[in-house]
Amino acid sequence: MLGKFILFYLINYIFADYLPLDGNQWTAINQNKSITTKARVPGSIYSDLRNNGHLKEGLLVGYNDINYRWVARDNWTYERSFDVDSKLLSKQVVNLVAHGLDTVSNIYINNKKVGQSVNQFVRYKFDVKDVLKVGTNTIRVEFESALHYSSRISKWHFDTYHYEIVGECFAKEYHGECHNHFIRKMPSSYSWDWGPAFPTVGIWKSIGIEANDKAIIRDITVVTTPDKTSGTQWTLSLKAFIESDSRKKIDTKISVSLDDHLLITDQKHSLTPASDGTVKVEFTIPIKDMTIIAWFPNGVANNTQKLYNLKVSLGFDDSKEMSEQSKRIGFRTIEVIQKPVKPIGLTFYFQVNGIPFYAKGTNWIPANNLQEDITPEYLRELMESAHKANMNMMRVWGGGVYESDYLYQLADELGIMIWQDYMFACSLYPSYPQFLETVDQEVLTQVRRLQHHPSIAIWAGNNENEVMVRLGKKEDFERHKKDYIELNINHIRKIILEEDTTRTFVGSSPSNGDEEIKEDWISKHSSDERYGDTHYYNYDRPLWDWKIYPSGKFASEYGYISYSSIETFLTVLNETDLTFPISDAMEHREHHPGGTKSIEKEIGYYFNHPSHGGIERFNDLVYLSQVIQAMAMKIETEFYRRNRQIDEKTGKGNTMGALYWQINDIWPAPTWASIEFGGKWKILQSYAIDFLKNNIVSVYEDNNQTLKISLIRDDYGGKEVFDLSLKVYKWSSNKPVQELIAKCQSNQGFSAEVLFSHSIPDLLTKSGCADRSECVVKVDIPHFQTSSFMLLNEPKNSKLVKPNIKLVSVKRKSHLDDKQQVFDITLSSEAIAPFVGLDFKLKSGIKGNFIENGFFIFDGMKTITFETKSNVTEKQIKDNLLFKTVTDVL
Ligand code: BMA
Repeated sequence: MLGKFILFYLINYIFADYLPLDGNQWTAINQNKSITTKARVPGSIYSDLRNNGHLKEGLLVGYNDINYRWVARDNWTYERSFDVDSKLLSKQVVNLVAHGLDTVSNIYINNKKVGQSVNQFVRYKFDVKDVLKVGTNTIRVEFESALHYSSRISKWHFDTYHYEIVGECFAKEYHGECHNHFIRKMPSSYSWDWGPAFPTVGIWKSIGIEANDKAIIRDITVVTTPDKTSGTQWTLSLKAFIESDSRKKIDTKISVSLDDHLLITDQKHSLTPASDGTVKVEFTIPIKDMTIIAWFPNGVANNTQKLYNLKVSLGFDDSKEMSEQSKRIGFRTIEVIQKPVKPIGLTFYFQVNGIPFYAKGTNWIPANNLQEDITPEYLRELMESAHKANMNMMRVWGGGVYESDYLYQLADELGIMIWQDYMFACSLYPSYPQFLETVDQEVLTQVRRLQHHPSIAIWAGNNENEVMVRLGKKEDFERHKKDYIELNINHIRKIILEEDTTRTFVGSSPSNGDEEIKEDWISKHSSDERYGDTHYYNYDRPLWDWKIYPSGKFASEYGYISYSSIETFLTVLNETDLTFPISDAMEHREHHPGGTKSIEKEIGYYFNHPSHGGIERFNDLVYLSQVIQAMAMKIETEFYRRNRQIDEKTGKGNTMGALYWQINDIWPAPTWASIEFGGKWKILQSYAIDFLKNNIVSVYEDNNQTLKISLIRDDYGGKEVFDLSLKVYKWSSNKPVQELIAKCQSNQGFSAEVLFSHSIPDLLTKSGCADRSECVVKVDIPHFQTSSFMLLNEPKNSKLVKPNIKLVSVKRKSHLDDKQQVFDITLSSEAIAPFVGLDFKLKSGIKGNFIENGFFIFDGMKTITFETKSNVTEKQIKDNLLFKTVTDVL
């Protein structure tokens, strides 16, 4: 296990001398010394107490988020001893470097204070040359409870400045903690509307002693520029940030290579570090003798995610010392195009290598409250699920953490562009000098760490804070505005734009993009449909009606809540907690105020509620809630994808991005996620594979009872001629009662156009359907391998017939490789079976993904794909498969 963590956090440096202090030789002790536990670095106190038996139950079980809150109210000291040899100590510079301290601490070596930390997101470096000795040394990191600190600072701020900062406490339903905006720590560690409070403390990233006589390379940032004429020739501009804490002039020789090609060999640079010991060296290198393959997002243009290994080596004429940094980089340009539209507004779309693309994807929250509990395998699984769902963009939301290097590496590899928020969310923040100073260090640390990733598409200052400026007391508006602009614009924005010339920065998400500059950064309406990005949620109205959704330029957040499967809930709750109506234990996990009622209301629009009962009835509720969510996201996303036209009257429309909220979960709970905590897909995740495909057909009802069929093409091809089939079925039968075949033509790719319109009443009459309750519509365009369906009535008001679904066969399709097996599962039905949900019996032990789930069986037979990493047989699948349709809900 430990090896995994070391690998995960492995940092790509070769130092002149490096003594890692990671590992499990640490001890953690609470304030009154009543608890002493073994401890691990990287890690934190909650996991140390759990792993060593001080917390008896799983942290996420039952009410343990509250029961174990005492951990976060105590102060904890981490300590260990370590040996230092004379060689290390003989170096000119000897620093303690901590890549992540969470959060407020004093650090001592051999009982002498060497530094302090106040920011989880800053890399700290302390000079320890004079306090270390040859032989055994001790290090002690004394953490103050984050909760104590933030409430202390909140009080101090009010006493000093006499006004309140919006966002002190969240809704009581979060069962969380107040004042997260007064500490630079993962905001959602104080709880969120999808997550519990575990405001842990600890050394959450690598820590060690670095020693050198000369200098080291700390970071590399890159700019890749294509030659305008050739298209395949690129220039690589790079900055190497060198730290030379002896602060003397140094004569260096620097080499740069790309894969096996040496681009620069031992080039001499005489460097004079600034007073803080840093010095930057810049190179502009036209790449010759190498054909560069450009990097593209998943599914865009030629769909290549080619990465190159960039290595920068620093040597010295008068010393054998060396320092080296390697990064995987990609060659690409990225722009956000904001051009005026008529009569008013600005476009907002992404263009990579000069090619505009439709951003399709989701939002990411921290995969665990305790970063040390996230394995590389789990991260890969989540990111591969995003890739599988045809996503090309994911927003790393601003209330979590700047993610691990590995997440961005996976994004580079899989072609998932990252909309990167800075970690400030859903509140205002102070702007007193020490706060701004630590934020400056944070932004510099993070922008230099992340800048080289080809996947990063845009920077945003925060999540939804601009909106907050207008909340709160009227008389405080000017002060709030001043704080907001000082922090987000004069500090965060300024540093990012100095460090990275290649990407757009928006003040907040959502924002009005370039327009917000005219609005002095605080717009009247930051989800304005004429500019920038929008966030949209609705918990009241029927969500399968596309007309309620905003016609903005870029939908960066929209979503709806559903329950996780009973399998996932049983990892943290008892069977007796899984009931309908829902239990107190479940309600404890519903942090969204009014969430339970909203889910019931939404179900009630479309389905009959399950009858009251235990786990089986709760299971029905899970199923219906997941169908509601999946359909809502399908309908909303298809609308955003169809909505390419600008409305000539209002300037609204031309939506060019759809990132639903949210892909992952932080614990088992009713939330917006499409993947449950632990990795099990909800129905929505399987739906996303289909509604995010490059080319899809979308069928919907427009005004005056008109059925419309649109084709959305995200390919870049030309004219295509093809057949479109529209079938009308009676719910009671397997055979269509009507089939229309239309010869269609689509003139160009990267478009959305209406192919077909027809009056619904006329279609019903022609098909012999008595009314909307009797029939359902299916549409296919085989040429683009896409099909869809449209309900003419709510399922509860339709004449559904029990379809008598049967499992026909399970066939192993292939052994893709040792790790993954693919099975075809075939089901039969005697009538139209809507929203067929698949799952396995509890305790079957079979884990894997149904590529389609919540599907319709139209023609009596349906084969779907199941992918698994489990070593299962056809028979095991047969024996354990469960299926359910709407008429099975009791
Ligand atoms: C948005 C997000 C999150 C939140 C989500 C669901 O506002 O930015 O803060 O979790 O909605 O309410």
